[in-house]
Amino acid sequence: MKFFHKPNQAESDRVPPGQHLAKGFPVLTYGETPQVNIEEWEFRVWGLAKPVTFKMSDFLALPQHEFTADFHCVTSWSKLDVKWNGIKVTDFMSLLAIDPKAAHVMEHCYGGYTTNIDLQDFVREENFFAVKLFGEPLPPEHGGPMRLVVPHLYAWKSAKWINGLEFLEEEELGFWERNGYHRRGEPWANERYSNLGF
Ligand SMILES: Nc1nc2c(c(=O)[nH]1)N[C@H]1C(S)=C(S)[C@@H](COP(=O)(O)O)O[C@H]1N2
Ligand SMILES: [Mo]
Repeated sequence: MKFFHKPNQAESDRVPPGQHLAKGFPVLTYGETPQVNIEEWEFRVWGLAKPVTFKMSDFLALPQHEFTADFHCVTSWSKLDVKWNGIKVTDFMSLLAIDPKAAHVMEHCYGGYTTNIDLQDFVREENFFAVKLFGEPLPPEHGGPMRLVVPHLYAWKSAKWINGLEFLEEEELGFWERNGYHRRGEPWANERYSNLGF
């Protein structure tokens, strides 16, 4: 079986160092896929922000966009031109009242996964909450009903089953970041492993 294919020149310019193109769209989950009941689904904001809880209808009431983004897993596979639909992080942020001291964000998920991101890396025009993948409702194994996608960082920052944002003044580390992975994870800089000296 072949799991990787060789990129052509145009594609290879888009494949970061140490990465290979995957066949299909692999699923990478630590643990089980959480069972999320859509009626009970909610999304919480807390920490250095006015606390507020959203329902899926609040996200769906925001402008819906199509996104095409490359996806880079730190385990070395990449997938180019993934097609998603969803809500821009910048549109969602316009609903929040953030304390000016906030500089970091912890992403929280159903199932307990966490990952940290700088506020500046989080609030970017190209980041989005995805509700569809290749035109279909986002499958549970890829993070449905809703996941975050942060195209400019390794995909472990793209939290599946995301259900909360905690705004922080000081950086805290998420699940993989506490386990030796890089605090930021920028693929073109090969930021795979921690430089914090554990
Ligand atoms: N909640 C949650 N989000 C997660 C993960 C996870 O285990 N749990 N894995 C991360 C990793 S390492 C990658 S590469 C991508 C994989 O997304 P995919 O399964 O849709 O390909 O999801 C990221 N988001
Ligand atoms: Mo990953």
